[in-house]
Amino acid sequence: MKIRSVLTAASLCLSFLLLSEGAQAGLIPIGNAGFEQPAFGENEWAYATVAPIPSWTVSAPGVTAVWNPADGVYYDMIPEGQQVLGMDGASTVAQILLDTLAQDMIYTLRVEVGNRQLAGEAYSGYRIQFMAGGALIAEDNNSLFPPDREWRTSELQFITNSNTTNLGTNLEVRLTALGDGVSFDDARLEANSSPTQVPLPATLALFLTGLFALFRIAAVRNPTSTFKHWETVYSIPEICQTSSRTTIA
Ligand SMILES: [Ca+2]
Ligand SMILES: [Ca+2]
Repeated sequence: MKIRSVLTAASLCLSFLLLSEGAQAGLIPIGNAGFEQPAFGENEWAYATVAPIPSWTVSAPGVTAVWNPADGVYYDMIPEGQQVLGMDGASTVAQILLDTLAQDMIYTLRVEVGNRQLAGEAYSGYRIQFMAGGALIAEDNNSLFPPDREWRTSELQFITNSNTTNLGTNLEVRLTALGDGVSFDDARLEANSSPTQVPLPATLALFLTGLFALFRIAAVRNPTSTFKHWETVYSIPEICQTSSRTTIA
């Protein structure tokens, strides 16, 4: 009976660990995230006044274009597909997503930022914003400076909890060029559940389970031993659970 109770407790412990590790994870869809639409031929482009950009609203369509750069001329490489978003002046593209801001999640937004090489053109800088319900949640305000012809990955991370404002409102991504020479590509948003319990490493859990079983056997054989006292003070669920929650919301 004693052994059975130990096994039952160990099973509960391992079940707890498995539940803790069963976190949700996934990409949140962003429409036309790589600016492959509308599709252009090599070295072709059009301002959004002529060719609207699917899925995105544009604040200054007269200086904002989807562009298929001539290979190797303006950039050393293209981050995703064949096309990028190019800005010839200050402009913002924005997209409100179908997904809403959820509690206890870690959101990670990554966007490629490019410095186009064009004779006589300065690189003006950028701003990338993660919004919910029209309110700013997190932003990268021009923290990176890609060298000529190169790209850098902007990364924003935001952790929600029960106190986060605008839970349940629609997410939004905004990409802003502060002026000439700025390009964007390959926006992707990831959401992972924020663990409220940090699981012990599996090897440590097995070690503790085995150790506890030994104590139980020793206690059965010698009821007056200190093991018996230890057993009454601690239980397997107790030694398995550690609690940690990190929030910046
Ligand atoms: Ca692309
Ligand atoms: Ca090309």
